Amino acid sequence: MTTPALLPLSGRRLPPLSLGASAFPHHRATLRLSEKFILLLILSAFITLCFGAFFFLPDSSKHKRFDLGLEDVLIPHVDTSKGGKNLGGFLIHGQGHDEHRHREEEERLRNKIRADHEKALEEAKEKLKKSRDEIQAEIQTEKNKVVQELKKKDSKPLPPVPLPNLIGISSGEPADPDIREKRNKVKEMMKHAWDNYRQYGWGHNELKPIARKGHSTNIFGNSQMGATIVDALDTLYIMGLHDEFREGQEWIDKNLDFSVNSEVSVFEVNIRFIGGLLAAYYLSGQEVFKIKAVQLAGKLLPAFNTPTGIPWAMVNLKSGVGRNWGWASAGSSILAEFGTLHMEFVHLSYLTGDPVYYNKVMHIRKLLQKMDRPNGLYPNYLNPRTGRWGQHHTSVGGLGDSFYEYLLKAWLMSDKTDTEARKMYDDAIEAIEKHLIRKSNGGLTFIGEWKNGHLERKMGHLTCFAGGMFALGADGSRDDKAGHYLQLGAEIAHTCHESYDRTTLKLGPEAFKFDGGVEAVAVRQNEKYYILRPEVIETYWYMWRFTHDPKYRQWGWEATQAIDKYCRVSGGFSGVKDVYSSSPTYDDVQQSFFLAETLKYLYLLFSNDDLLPLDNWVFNTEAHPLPVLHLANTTLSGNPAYR
Ligand code: DMJ
Repeated sequence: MTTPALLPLSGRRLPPLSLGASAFPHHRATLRLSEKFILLLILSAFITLCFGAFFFLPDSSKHKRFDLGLEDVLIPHVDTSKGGKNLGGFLIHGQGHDEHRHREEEERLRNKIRADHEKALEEAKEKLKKSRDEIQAEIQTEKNKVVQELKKKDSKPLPPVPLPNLIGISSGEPADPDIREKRNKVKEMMKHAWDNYRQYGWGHNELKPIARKGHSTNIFGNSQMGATIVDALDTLYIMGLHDEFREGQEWIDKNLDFSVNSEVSVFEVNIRFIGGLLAAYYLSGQEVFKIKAVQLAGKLLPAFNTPTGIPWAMVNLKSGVGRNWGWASAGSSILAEFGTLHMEFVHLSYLTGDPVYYNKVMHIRKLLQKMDRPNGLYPNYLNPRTGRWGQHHTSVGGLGDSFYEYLLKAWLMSDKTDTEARKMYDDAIEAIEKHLIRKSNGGLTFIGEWKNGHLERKMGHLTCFAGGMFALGADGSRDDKAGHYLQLGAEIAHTCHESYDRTTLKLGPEAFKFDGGVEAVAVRQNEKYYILRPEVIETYWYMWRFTHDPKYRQWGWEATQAIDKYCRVSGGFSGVKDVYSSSPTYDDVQQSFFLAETLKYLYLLFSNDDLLPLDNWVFNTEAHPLPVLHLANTTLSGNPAYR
């Protein structure tokens, strides 16, 4: 809730006063001091007028009175023989006796008005004697009451659903002391990132670790939604940082409010907030996370009100008005955004018993299935009004990436029963391999970008997640090409490691080329930054889980050391602007995904596989683990909550 601005009164700002909040529970319960005085004056004048009216106007009791809430009532006429008078079918009952009672009643009323008036004056005088702090404390109490009321209204009870089989919420402590030490180092880095955010950015979306204050970007709208808290929760839990987890839970319980006039990214809010809250719920069992996730999801639904059902990129959480990014081709929605909702939305339907979420994402899938795809590739842009593709750009990095990831993960999350999703994934990957994946002259496998019939030989840091995706999808692949896809994953991991190894800081650039003699190196100045991204480490972790080749732990340790050396500052961790410079400058942002993903994947890399086994958990694109749900449990007929 926002506090109305205090207008200057004679150059000073006076504290607001609380007035009758309980009488107007949905209105602001505060008024300025000057307004209060004016109100009191008007009230006194009005009451004096009422008194005058009583004494100087003709005695109304001499006229026939109809019900004023007093005891004499109009009784339907049945008998005139008892001294009553018939008035158009009604009888005025016991008139002489009643006139006396009327006068008594009026006297009682007058006394009551007098007493109320005096009481109100006394209360107002008392208020005026109070200090600014006392008045503010009272206002705060009133506000809290209103917030609590609203909260109660918002939190409808959810149907009880059986928790899925939650296996592997364990410590995963490695026996090898060297690996244990590395894991402890990662945990210490998490604590450094969290403690500084706690101290300097608490409640803000992200932290500026050098300026030591809160930070935000337009993806979170203009509200302080504590993105870092929500994104970090499950990492804290997995690492056993339980005090910190509880602090986060308390903040969420008391402060995370979605009734804000703020325009947010549907995709980012889904993967970071809904994904983060759902993972925190499944790991800890704390209902508050589930309730918040469902409240938030309800606020995203208006984004789907488009002619095609393809959601807008952004939605105003209060008004429900949606729109697309101004930079997107021809007013299009983005494939990686509207195509990265499935996992979270299926879980929402499962937990609420409400098919609305499931239906929204299945509608998107059906629509995509029907569309023609140039060369079998999905373009990054789709117009939500016309249902037509925008520019024919295809990418496994930014704008496309997690759409492919969620096709595979929809299948995995359904306990491999959602074969439709698996087929779409297999078809898409075949087209990608044919048109986008190449080997450089130096023998590095890379994934380029398709732009209007031409392959751009450039790969983004974001694209490096695909190594892990290929490995994850190897089992169950068409024509038993498991070995092939595991190998492809290993080749992408190698290329991305090269992109780190060929820099001065041993940290990877945002994008790197394979052109004109350049291999895995950024050429443009504005592509040389590293903003604490996770994708390369994510791929190391998946490759480690599937192969146990020690080189992946080694590469992960190199990255850990480089981050600690070059991105760590006393106020947290910062991105760097040029990974090829020996004296890099900082971008002064500690991204929330650093705590959600980068540090989580590093921690898992140095943990045993029994911590969150991949047969039972599927990580969303922001590294929030969600349990496997058999398809029958998530669709209308199968989920007991729907019956
Ligand atoms: C994360 O928010 C997610 O991984 C998303 O899918 C894309 N990239 C960022 C981190 O780089």
